[in-house]
Amino acid sequence: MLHPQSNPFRQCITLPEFWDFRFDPDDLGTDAGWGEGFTGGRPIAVPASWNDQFEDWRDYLGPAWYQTYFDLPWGWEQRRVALRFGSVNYIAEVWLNGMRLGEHEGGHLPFEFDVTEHVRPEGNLLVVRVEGELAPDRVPPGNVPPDPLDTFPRNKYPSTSFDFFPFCGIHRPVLLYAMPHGGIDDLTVVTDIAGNDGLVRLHLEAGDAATARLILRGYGAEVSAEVAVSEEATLTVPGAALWSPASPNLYDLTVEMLRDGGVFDRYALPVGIRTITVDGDALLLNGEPVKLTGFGRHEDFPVTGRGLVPAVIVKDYALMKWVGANSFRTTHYPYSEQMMDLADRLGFLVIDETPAVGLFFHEDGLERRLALCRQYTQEMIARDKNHPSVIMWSLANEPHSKRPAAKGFFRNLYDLARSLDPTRPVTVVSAVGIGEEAFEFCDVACLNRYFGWYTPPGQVDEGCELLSAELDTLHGKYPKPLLLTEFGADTIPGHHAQPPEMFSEEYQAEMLTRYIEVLDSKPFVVGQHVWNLCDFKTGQAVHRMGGMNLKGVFTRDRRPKLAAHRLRELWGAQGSESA
Ligand code: BDP
Repeated sequence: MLHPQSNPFRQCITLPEFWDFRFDPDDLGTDAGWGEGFTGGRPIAVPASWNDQFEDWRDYLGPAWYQTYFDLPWGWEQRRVALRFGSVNYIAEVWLNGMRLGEHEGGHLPFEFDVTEHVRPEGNLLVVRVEGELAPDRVPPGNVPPDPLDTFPRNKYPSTSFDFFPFCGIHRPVLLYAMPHGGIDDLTVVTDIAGNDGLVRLHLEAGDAATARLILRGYGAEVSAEVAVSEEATLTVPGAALWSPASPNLYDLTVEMLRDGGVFDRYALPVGIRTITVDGDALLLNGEPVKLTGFGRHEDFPVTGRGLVPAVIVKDYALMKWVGANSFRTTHYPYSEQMMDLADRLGFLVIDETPAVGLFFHEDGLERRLALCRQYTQEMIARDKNHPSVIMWSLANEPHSKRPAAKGFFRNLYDLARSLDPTRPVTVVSAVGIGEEAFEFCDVACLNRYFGWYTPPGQVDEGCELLSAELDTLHGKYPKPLLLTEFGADTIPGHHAQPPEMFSEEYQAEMLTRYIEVLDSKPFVVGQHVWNLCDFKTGQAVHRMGGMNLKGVFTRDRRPKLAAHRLRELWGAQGSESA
């Protein structure tokens, strides 16, 4: 699924930043025909969550309605026109000029409608009903009855089965874009290395049985080819400048569609030539072992909630560089396309995770949850397959996998991911550890651990012994690369204690230091991701002071805690990027 772009053959505009908005707590809108337009709306910002924009509606997750008007730019009448939503959480139902276009389930991934037949030159009315209730048969789930097998139930309000606030609304831009009829629909790029040559394999999908011209430029090279649309093409780049965190080299690929001797469509894509493979205990980037340092993170910021804020993206990359991180996991859902584009440019390695967090395996609703997970896996790979920064797919975070159904569930998803993308390792991020049977077939084992925090609390020494022993046992059973994808401690900024005690800045710094010593001592541990880059909003719970998870090494407004300075020493940051 290509991200819309503007060039002489395509045009993309963003719909306005203020829409009309109505909460619909009694769910009257559908019967009252609000899809054809409603009155009495108040202004709301798009993109942004609704929860923080108004007083008194923070915890409201039920139906709400958005509407906006737009005119078509000049010259679009002859074009194919599509409407694209970057992310709406959780269910979106869409009407254009009173006609229902369809619906999409699941936040964090884009969806679009071909509206060529329904747009008018002017006065178009777009209405979206959004609803984000928590339910056991949704993914991620909520309002799940307690599981007797769960040894550590954590009650929260709202009752999520995950540890972040269930923000609702239109979270990423809504785009309207025009393309030529019969033009480029999709493009898949896979890169490889043969000696000093870079190989760029392309598969193009387009409406017309036309010819395409492919041109790859950069670093003194220009390679081109003309191919029939359905054909696989390979461009060979002699002496290729490979993509890596140290040198995030990106070539410019241009695809042009040719008809009657002329160009009628064009799409440009940055291409990073790199390979990512697993060999024994090692993760290899361009054939060389790579170790990941970095974080889990959240799309979370005051007032805007989970809405896209480009300045926060830039800031977070600057913070990650400053501490010496080379990677992150898109905990616990795919991040914005803007975030992924910058990962390519700035040379970050990304574990791209579906929104499948907090999965459980009671028979009730299981089939529906599997169907949703398959949908998300497909949508995520379709969206992100061309990013050199994406080095791994994560199928889920911390599933409650103690029931037998879990193994078949993940085998199904693993096979799907590998069939859609045979080039990248696939993983499941586990809190179960040794009993996580999906580790048998996953290419890499990812583990989250909080010894010295939740259990045993306050005891870093014991915590590190437990960690060390568990890592060895796990590796004994699953001899493959292992990543510690979460470890950390809640910390109140400005709270100090000597000797360190829980919630103090010293405790967090000490715990991370000691964990990193253990991780560095195990050659099969190829990654260490601290939980979390920044403090973030959660529901209310006894273990969530002020409705916040405080495990950030930066505060929610991005100020460093002691641990950030410590990580910078441990990970050997050379200093922030020069202007
Ligand atoms: C892990 C989850 C993460 C939580 C973290 C914590 O993967 O989402 O925020 O624990 O408890 O279980 O801080």
